[in-house]
Amino acid sequence: MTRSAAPAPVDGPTPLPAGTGMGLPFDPTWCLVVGDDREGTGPADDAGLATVVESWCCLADGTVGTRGVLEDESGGDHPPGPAVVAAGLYEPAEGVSETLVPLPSWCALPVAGSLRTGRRVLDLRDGVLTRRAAGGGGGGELWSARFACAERPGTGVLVAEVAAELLTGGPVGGGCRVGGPDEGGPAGSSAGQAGEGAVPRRWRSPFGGGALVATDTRVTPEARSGGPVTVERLAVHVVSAHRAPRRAEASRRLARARELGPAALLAEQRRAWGKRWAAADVEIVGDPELTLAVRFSLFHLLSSAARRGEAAVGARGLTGPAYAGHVFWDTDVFVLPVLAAVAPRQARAVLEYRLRRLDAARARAGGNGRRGARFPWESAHDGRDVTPRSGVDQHGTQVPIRTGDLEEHVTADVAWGAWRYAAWTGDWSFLTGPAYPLLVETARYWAARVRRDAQGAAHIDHVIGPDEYHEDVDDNAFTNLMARWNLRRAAELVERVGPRGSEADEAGGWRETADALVDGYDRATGRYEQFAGYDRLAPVMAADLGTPPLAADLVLGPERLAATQVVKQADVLMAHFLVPGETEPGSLDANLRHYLSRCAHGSSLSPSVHATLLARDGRPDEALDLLAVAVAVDLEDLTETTGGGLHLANLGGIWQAVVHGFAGVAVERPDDPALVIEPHLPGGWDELKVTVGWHGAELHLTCRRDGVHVSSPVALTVRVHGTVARIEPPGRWVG
Ligand code: IFM
Repeated sequence: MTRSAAPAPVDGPTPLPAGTGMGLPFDPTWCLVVGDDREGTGPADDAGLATVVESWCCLADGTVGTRGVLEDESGGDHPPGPAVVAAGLYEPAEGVSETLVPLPSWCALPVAGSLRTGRRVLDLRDGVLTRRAAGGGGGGELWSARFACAERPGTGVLVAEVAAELLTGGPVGGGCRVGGPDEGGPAGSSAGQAGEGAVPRRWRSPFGGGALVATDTRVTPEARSGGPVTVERLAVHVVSAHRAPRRAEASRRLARARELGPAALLAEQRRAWGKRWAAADVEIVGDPELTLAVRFSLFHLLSSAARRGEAAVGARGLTGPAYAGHVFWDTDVFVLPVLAAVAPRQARAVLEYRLRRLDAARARAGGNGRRGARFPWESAHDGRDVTPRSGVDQHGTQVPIRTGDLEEHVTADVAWGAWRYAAWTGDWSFLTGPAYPLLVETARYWAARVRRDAQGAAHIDHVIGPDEYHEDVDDNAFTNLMARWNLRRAAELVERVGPRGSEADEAGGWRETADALVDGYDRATGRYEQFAGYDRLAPVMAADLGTPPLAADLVLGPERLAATQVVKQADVLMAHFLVPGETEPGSLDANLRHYLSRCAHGSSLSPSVHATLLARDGRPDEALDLLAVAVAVDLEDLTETTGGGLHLANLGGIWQAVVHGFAGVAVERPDDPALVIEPHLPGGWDELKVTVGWHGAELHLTCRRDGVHVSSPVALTVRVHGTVARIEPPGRWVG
């Protein structure tokens, strides 16, 4: 397998430890296959590829994530970072302010280092990762299967069968290497002993949270007989981001998991993932590889957010250490919308993370001498800005990072995420209830943030838009359109709920400010100027610098690049993506044509947005080319950064391209009277099937070139390419 090759769907059954009888029949549209029994001499073979596979094969339950480390490693912690982390559990770190606390890996077995990597299969249907590997000298075999219990966040199960000649003689129990900042020492017991988890190990974050880890390993036969041994390990993590977790809780959960045992836990796992997929599946009939890629995206998105409390979803989720687990706008506008459509409880937990940090956002605005709330560009445990102030460029020179000060659109993006959740769920009471202060305070911020010129026009100076190649610009069209959207939606909300506080007197002013905001739209060309002065920059196209996707800043250097019109990622086009209702009707095509050729796709957030808009613009074959780029970002490690974790925003963007682009599903408001479905299928697709939850009803849409079948348990109205149709259960075709 080459570094750039996507995992090939190999035929054959899903390997599982002999005797478990637990494998599902192999299906190439559900199973990610890596390696081959005959290939691979060990992880040292290609360290880069090994880390990429670890990201692909990460198993997470929204609370704890375990990268797909091999069992034969000493605990799995190696560059680029820890194998196991817990969502929202941060500790101070040099340079990045805060990073996720490394937890001990629970998957290590004392097996010979010469063991081949073998063949691994991640079955997306049930989240079981299996491996079959032969010993280096051809002697003996290891089979293993592991999963992160979807129904019991924090509980991991590992079952393995190991040939005697592969065992090194080290302790089989434990397998839990202590890597936390608080306590040290191995937590193991010797082979054949059970119940080492009776004394859970504890790690504390200096921010008040902590994690407890307890493991229980059963080895049969207990006495070494020269034959293979079967290992069953259960690992329980009790994680709390804000207070010390209780030992009794860890012991109780471990005892319960032990009582059930791996087989019953697996049956539970299958039911849990079965329910998830029933509410979320996507199938592209005619393109099995893309179907697998979209399901892979959904799998990792669904694995990244908790279902209760708050979910701090970092840019790489729980799949890797890049960006230190910091939460960006990636979560609000790329990840959250997917969860809102297919797993609303998880979306609500993502929103809860922001809601609980509203006070920190208020303090930030206050610190800038403004009313309202300003959300941080990068957020971690308490919602203060944790964006690094500097970084090192490719020449080893320390350079300032200005996004923390200037990339302000995130404030409107957070509000947008709350609104989008309500648009999918139809839940006004969320907006008029828990999210109300967030909408109000973000609008207040924008009202205070604008500068009025002598003519009364409103401007937002000194920002960075999504295109981070151009820093400290004035009137970034995207930022201004998002601020306008934020002001108008907040005003609407306040008017809807009636007088509650002083905001009742402010709403009119917000509307006036929204109307006064300049947006750079030019009626003559039908285009938005990305920011004041952008059109006067050198008209360099991305293709002049190389073949996109490319890191144009590395080609030209930041200063020369800033003098050109080359953009890093969708910027003006992000407005068409997020708030089409705020853009001039009919302006998508002109802007798409103009900015597409200028875009380097220097960010993983970019290709999927363009794919969505191209599909919406009636250019599905070109859209498919960009969707392929988006898929390659992680599945071909296109930018050689997947080893640091999967690009969660890109995974969300892939789903959005399929659902909002190719299926043409549009959801703008909680009170939309009809669900809009305007499919644009590329040549090679026979049919596109998607499942979404709209206003509480699970809808199965089958999109074809000549119409859409909507299956629904409730009556609803849809608009398909302008035709309004009433759907009665169980559903019907709309041509
Ligand atoms: O949020 C993104 C940003 O838009 C581009 N640089 C990477 C960030 C984290 O993914």
